[in-house]
Amino acid sequence: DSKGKLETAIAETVVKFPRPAEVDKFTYGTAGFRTKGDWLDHVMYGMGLLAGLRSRKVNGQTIGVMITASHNKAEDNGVKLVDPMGEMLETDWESWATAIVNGHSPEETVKAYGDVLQKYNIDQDKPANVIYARDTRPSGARLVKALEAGLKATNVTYKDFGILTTPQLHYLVRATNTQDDKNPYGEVSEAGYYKKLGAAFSAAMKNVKSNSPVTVDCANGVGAPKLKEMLKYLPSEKESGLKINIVNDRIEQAEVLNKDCGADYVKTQQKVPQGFDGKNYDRWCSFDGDADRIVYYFNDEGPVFRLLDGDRIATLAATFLGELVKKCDFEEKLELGVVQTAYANGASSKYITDVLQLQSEFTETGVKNLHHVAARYDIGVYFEANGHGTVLFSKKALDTIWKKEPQSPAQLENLEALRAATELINQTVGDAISDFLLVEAILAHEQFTVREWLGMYTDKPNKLAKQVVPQRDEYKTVPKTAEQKLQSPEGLQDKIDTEVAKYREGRCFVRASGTEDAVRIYGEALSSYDVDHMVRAVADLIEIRSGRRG
Ligand code: G16
Repeated sequence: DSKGKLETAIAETVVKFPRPAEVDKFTYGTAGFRTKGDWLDHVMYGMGLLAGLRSRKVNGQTIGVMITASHNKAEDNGVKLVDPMGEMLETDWESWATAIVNGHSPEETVKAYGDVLQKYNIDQDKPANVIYARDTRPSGARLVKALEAGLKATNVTYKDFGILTTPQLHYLVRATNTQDDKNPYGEVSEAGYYKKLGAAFSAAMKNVKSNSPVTVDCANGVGAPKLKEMLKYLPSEKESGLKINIVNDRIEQAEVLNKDCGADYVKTQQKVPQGFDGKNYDRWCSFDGDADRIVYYFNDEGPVFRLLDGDRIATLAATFLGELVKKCDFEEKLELGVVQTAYANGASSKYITDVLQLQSEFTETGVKNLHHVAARYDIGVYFEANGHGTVLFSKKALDTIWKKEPQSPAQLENLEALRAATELINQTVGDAISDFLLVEAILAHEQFTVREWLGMYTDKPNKLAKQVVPQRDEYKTVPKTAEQKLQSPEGLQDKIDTEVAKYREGRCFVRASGTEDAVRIYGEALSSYDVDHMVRAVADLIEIRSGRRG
């Protein structure tokens, strides 16, 4: 019978991708599974199975699989699933992902597959469609084979989109699933992505000129070739005034991916990347390894390094969109909100509520968490401090913006800028290329230099540190505290509180990373001296606990 055939097909193929002895348990973390590329074949095979199940569950709509380890080092890799509208996999399914890749025998894998079929009442004979892509990591090509084996074993129709940025794959998933709608998201091709963004950027820049140039550090990752391709679809330097330089584009040298460069390096080290040759006040930005994050920065007199991170992009975008909403008379109709995580600098949150007078909310780390909260607003700006984020427009917002009859030529200009923004901003997930073009357009509209952008408010001195611990899953946070309080290890939070109370305006929290084998420590206080001291003291508490000292 067909059930028996399916079970045999899974059992016979999964053995070709055995579980690595080195891994006790695979966990679907902040951004899917992520670990050494060499250990992921079994996981990839399982994700092929799950992607097919997910597609069948949502009536054959196309599901995406992205193979990437984003900001991690070159030898790592990872995988995450993309739901039909380009959003991250529904949280409920993460436990199924974990179940399907943790079987210790072919029978256990077959059973996990059957459990999902049963739980969601899925008809295995219905069609399933999956598309996938990978970043530039060397292990990607091999891992694709494992993924395909899982797809083939369960009769899934699939298409390989080769090497793409993560947000490009999210775009393609949504474009595929909306191609027959009244308002398709875009053409179903990589070129369709560039065309959409290129046209939107030209529209956004129609009445303004950039302050040139800008240099983009592509982390020696997939963002480099894709941004180069994007340039072909942008208005010329003469038209827009914008000259874009690209550095750190050595994708053929695997080992330099994210090495001393890229958004994560710049944000966590608070340093310019390798290859930086900017003069004071030159505008630079960095993408991460799969081009879903972006941070800006420049050198001030001194030189003093100045970071314009995700918080700065969120406040810039919220200011700009808020002004346009007012100028187009949408203030009464459209609610604008900003969503951040506890890593947001306190000064940015204060600016959002006190100066912009906007709603501000906090969620747990991971764009998957911010996205859903932002979607409750008509215009929902969400950014993690690390530069991962976007802006969402509700259906009501889009209808209002596109149907409005302008009352004056000036209002028409503002309306056109707002319409362009809705097309320019990737609605599926944070996207470094799209966010880059958005920031460039806003800076041109506001006639802001990097100094003026920085001058919007003053950051509180802060530090983000990382501490390797023997078992990071011991570190659990209290629900609904935006991860700012530990419930375990027992007693540690009290010790942290006692330490933090010693510093003026001190705030410090510890949580386990969901992408790296470490815990993160974030702190801010009134002076950088205090921050350094406080973060070091908290790191010491963790080290003492871990039994390495004391
Ligand atoms: C991923 C997630 C981000 C998250 C980051 C760090 O980024 O997509 O939302 O902020 O990991 O997460 P954690 O602190 O749990 O390690 P990326 O760019 O690596 O995909």
